[in-house]
Amino acid sequence: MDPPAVGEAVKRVIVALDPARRGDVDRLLDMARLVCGVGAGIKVGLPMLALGGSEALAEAARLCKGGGLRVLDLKLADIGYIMRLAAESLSRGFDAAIAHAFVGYEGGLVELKKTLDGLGARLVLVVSMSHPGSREVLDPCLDKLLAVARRVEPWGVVAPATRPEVVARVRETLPTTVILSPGVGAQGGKPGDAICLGGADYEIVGRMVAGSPDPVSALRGVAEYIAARCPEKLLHSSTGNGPS
Ligand code: FNU
Repeated sequence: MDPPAVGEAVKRVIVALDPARRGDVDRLLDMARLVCGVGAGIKVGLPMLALGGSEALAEAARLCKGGGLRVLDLKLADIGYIMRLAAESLSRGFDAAIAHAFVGYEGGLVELKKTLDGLGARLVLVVSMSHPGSREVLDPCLDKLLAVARRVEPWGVVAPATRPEVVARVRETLPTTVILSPGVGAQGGKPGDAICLGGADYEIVGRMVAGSPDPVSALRGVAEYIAARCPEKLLHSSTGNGPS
């Protein structure tokens, strides 16, 4: 039996499954089933769509059914009509879909949100990114992007585990919105930075887990590390946003 804080931490880690080549697709789909029973869920996106087709996306969602959050990360950024078409054809079976906040409300995100509502999926908006280039355009506009998020009222937002101070700002502005934080491991963020320092609800981990020969152990290792850093925070979530 895991200590309670580890059990809680593992349910805060979403595994990103991004194939680098066609031959990885089946291995990552098998992994979807494995990690879904253990962690918070999975995230798939353009690499899975490009190399495995829409069937692979649907299969990832199917394999994870009942086992956790299934997040579709196409980072949609288009007019509402096109985002609606993309969501209608690709987001079935997913619990949440990611779009860019910079698209704005009118004629854009309001339409996507309505579409996702109809499909039973939740909207997640990117308000800041984990790579250094996020400082060039996105981060100077953070207040505006947060204003869009306040207007759209998405279920969740993406904020970078690589810059927990940005996560903390997002948490301050959106106290009850779920925060998903990528950038842990391969991009330099330490497990727990986003949850323990920034107040995120979930950390998204890709290569550090999916690239391991034993992904379930790697996932548990990430959870143990997070749990050791802020057990109280995990056991007494102040936002009440934890996994539902
Ligand atoms: P890993 N991702 C990200 N940064 O890395 N959705 C963002 O700002 C963002 C994301 C995704 O580096 C990225 O697409 F908005 O191997 C990838 O699937 O841990 C995952 O998070 C990070 O993968």
